[in-house]
Amino acid sequence: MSRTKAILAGFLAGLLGGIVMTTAMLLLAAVGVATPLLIIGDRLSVFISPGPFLSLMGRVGGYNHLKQLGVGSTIAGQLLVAAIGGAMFGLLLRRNATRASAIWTMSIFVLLPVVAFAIALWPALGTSYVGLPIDAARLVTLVGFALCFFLFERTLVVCFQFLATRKRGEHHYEFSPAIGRRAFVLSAIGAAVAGGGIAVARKLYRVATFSYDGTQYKGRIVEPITPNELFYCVTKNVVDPRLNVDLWHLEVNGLVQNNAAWRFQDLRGLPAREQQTTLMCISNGLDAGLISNAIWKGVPLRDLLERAAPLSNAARVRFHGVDNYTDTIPLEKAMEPTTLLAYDMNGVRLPHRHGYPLRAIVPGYFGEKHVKWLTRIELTDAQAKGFYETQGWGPDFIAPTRSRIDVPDHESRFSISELQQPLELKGMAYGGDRGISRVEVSFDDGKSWREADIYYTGGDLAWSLWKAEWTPGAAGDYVFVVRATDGEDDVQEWEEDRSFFSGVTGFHKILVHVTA
Ligand SMILES: Nc1nc2c(c(=O)[nH]1)N[C@H]1C(S)=C(S)[C@@H](COP(=O)(O)O)O[C@H]1N2
Ligand SMILES: [Mo]
Repeated sequence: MSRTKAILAGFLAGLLGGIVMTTAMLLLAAVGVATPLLIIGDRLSVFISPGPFLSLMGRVGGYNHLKQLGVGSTIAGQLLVAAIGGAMFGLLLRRNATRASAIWTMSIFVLLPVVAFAIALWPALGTSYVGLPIDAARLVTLVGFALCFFLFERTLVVCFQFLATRKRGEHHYEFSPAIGRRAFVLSAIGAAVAGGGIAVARKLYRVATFSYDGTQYKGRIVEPITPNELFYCVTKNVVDPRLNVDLWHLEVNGLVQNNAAWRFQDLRGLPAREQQTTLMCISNGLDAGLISNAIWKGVPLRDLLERAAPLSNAARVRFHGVDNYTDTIPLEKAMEPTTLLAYDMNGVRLPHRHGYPLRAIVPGYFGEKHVKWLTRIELTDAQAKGFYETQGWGPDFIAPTRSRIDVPDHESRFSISELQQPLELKGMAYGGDRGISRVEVSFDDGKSWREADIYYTGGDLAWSLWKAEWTPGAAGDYVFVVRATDGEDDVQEWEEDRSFFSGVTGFHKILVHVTA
């Protein structure tokens, strides 16, 4: 067989192997098993610090596009490597296609990649989108890898032999159209498998997080309690977990005297606590809506920790989600009675996208710490870091006092002659877990302040809603500003020393045009 033909046959066989393998990965993803397609991004993203990460996100057009680009390039890269691997295989076996022993090809194309991927992706292997405990999930992921690479190896070897083996008595097949016909048959099969893969990919795309990741809650629609369907949403995942609660349990381990594993029913049997708590994402801009308020019901984390009996060197608690998301909080914060493991949200079971069956609620800390789809609580020493903290977010994760004008809109226009009554202003004020004692508004860009009316307060852990009225005296452009004072009498301010990666501080301002 000529060099070129061997390379081409190998390339085609490798590409087919890649298509079969990728389709298998998509099928595994559809049943909730972690595959390189989805976890390579998780593994890599912790190495990109937030500055470059945000600029990359900006350049590709947002988090969702970045995720799509990530999965797309993983698939493309995988197919390319498979095809190139196939071409090299073809070149090596040019003289005798039947020479490849199964031990040899299995070692190169199954064992080696499984070991390489296991090492490279080790921290992310314990991911399970159906909620298997971490150790079981790691095993299932590895079996899935082995299965995918095995399918690659078998397809490559069988297809290459099919292309390269001459039939008995056929001495000059290179000059016959036989190899062309066989290549055609294989290509047709490959296209059919790829079609199946694309169909599965489409199905996954429909349930993917692209449609709701980044949902904001702001403006005229803001009510004291955010309805579950409107609650802001942030997730690192391309496809979020949908847990099967029968497979799931909650582990408590690490630096404790008594390890434990809790079933959902047992947790629900413990004394519960219900409280209103506002969550805000660390990346929430001054005018943005990555903030919402809900009534959460669950078990105080303290009750579980007391039974586990933390060792004296335990300093932090690390939460693990089934999606391999982690974050940590100080042990003292974990022991506060308002730090919850919540299973209900606004009177109903936690929705899947907000962490069913169990999530952490850590009042006053940024949304990052409120780990969803919780499966393990690990007591650690003081050094432990979470997903975003490893990336370089922080170091401060305690929410500063913030406020926002929801009504009227920025750049609104009013004419004095048409105004029947004073202009109404509305908005929210959030003081972490310190509550809100006062809200003031300014109509002259902060030169003078006027007290606003707090018409709703959800307690120290939740936001307050405020309103004010204003009658314009003359035509002109006005800059409205709002500022809040928290329950400890600290006035909201721009904190010059606070790193952008610890959340922005400052004031929400809007511009209003008034005409005669
Ligand atoms: N398991 C897990 N928990 C998670 C995340 C995640 O991607 N995975 N995202 C975090 C971030 S960045 C925020 S702001 C909040 C958002 O919670 P919500 O979507 O319920 O509003 O969840 C946090 N908990
Ligand atoms: Mo977030």
